[in-house]
Amino acid sequence: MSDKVRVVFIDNPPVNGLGAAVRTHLMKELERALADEEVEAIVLAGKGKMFSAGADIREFGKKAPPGTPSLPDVIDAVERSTKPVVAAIHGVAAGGGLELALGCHARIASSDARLGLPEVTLGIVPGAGGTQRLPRLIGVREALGLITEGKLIPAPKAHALGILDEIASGDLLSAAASRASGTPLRRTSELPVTDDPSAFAEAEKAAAKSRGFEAPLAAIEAVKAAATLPAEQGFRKEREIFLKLVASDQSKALRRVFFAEREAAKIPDVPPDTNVKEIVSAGVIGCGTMGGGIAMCFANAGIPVVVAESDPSALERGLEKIFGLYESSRSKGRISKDEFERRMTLLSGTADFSRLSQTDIVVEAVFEEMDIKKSVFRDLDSICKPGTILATNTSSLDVNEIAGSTSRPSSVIGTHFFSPANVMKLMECVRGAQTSKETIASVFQLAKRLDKVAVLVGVCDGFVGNRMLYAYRRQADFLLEDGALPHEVDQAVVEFGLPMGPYAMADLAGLDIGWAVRKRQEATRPKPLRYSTIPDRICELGRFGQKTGAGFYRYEKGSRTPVPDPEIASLIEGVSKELGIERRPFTRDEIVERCIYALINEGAKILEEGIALRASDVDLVWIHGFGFPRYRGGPMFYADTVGLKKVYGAVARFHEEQGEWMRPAPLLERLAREGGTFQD
Ligand code: 3H9
Repeated sequence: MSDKVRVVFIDNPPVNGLGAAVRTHLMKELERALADEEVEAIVLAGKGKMFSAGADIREFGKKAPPGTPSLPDVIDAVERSTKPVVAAIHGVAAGGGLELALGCHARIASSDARLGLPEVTLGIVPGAGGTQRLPRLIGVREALGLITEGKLIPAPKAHALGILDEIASGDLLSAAASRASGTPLRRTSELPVTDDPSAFAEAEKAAAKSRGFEAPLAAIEAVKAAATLPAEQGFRKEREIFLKLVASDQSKALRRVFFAEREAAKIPDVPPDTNVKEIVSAGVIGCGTMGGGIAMCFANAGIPVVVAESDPSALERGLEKIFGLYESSRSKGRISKDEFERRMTLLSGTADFSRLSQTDIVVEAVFEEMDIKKSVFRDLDSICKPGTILATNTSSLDVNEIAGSTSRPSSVIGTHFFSPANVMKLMECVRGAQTSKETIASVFQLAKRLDKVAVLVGVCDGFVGNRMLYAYRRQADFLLEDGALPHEVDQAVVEFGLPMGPYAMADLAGLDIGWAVRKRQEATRPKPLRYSTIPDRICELGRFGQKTGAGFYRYEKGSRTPVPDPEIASLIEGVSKELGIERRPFTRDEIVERCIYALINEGAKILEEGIALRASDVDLVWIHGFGFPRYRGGPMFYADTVGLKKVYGAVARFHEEQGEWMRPAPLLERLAREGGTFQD
């Protein structure tokens, strides 16, 4: 490479975060290059895996050492440079990383690079000129899409949009260097920008759907400043919004979730060098909704999968459903025709279980009944080669008992997917007493390939997700008896940020499954504890939810929209009367407190019992399994933001009013007394 081009590297593994030391280094190197008469142009590139993942998120909220330039200062200096600066992007340019590139006079990337401004996913807006420069480069409409969604896009798309000037065909640095000599000093912040009111209106409409999540609306405001104010004022406005959001609870919550997602895979007694079984083929038992969805997860990840189902008509129906889902993705352009064909080829069905003999993992997804599961595992034990991981998708049953029906309990683990399995990100990995470290490490690695968030949990009824759901639903049912109606409970919870209330969710899932479980458990139910008969009585009317056109709500023919039903209101009022309860109205906040604090209290018990490793793991289960608003950080983080003293006070009051179910978890009580948090 010519001496006339100076390559300045960002070198801060693992992701080249633009922390204080990097910013100081970049500023110094830029000044040196500008002062060096031999140097005619500069290339900015990243060492290691990528260009840069942006600002060092760990530094947010901390003071930089005195004299450290801010990221906007560095980018301004780059843009004002009197010698051309070209960004050479490989791997990822995200957030501040892309903003730095936008300050350069040209951008060139390798074809497999990914670029984007994911700041909204951290509850902030791009704060180093991204909201001001990007619309000047690619127009308001496209910029709004990228900034409000926060997704990374592939380099060819970024090239087509005009973010990149070139895709390097050969060596990236050489290509960047040849482009740098003589490239004009095109300063992005000086480019004109045209207002686009209809694009703003559409973006605002889309962002309004995010139920209380502030960052996308704030990002739109920042882009509007770019489109309507003189550049200097626009940049100032962006900075103001960024500083306000970076200090907000929502951003703190989202940053915590970002790190929690990475921490979940770190299991204290399963070190990173644990032997991992390579999974090149998979089997799924059962082709119902769950089995089919799980099979799709494997095919989506490029892993050949055989679905075994003894009932030929169920197999046919299940495979048709999978075909239909893929076909619909193809027709909507979400997957290409080639990808559609690839996935269909990877997936096959059989009634012959011996076809599972050589697979590396089998996931059982049959009916939730212990005897059936045990018999399936006995069969698998005799069919599968030694070393096959035998996984169960049970949502509540004792994994140790299931493992006990095999001669290889160390290879047995729970992999609890959430419905729809091909969509929901969570995989609760249930560790049995004898599950080996190799099995755990292998399933965690598999989860990454399947694009799932794996969380390790211990054995108990319902594990983390469903056990907390039971506590939450119980309180919702008691609220109905005490004076609320299903749509009021649902509305309060949705306004809080959950995608659905407990009753719309129950109607969607079907009420008959829970009813069957309750009937089975009736003999062993602790009778002195409060028990609501409302769900049973609704089932006795043959109302099983959406599939029968009626449940807690009624549904017009062909519609999935829940309509409050006077018949249910009078059923509920009748139950209150029978119980001698004087019904009273509940405010939105009261409903949220009863339901969400029940979740938190159960979560505290789960932590205390060691069923989850950390509070942030409990949060991930609720964010990725049930759609708990990410910007609230999950139930345990939310409790910390409310203050555990307040949460404990309310739970103790509910306990007095309602008895045993709401007995405060000792951990909650202790932390409230000591002024601690679940994060500690
Ligand atoms: C921003 O730029 C604000 C500006 O607009 C304004 C400023 C004024 N900081 O994900 P991985 C850690 S906001 C600190 O497993 P991958 C991560 O925790 C930023 N740490 O790798 C992990 O640590 P550990 C906007 C970070 O290859 C390790 O690096 N940018 C950061 O699967 C490896 O990470 C973003 O939102 C960071 N920025 O995925 C991008 N990024 O080993 C955030 C990562 O201790 N990053 N770490 O567990 C990502 O999305 C992914 O890391 C990326 C690579 C796709 C880049």
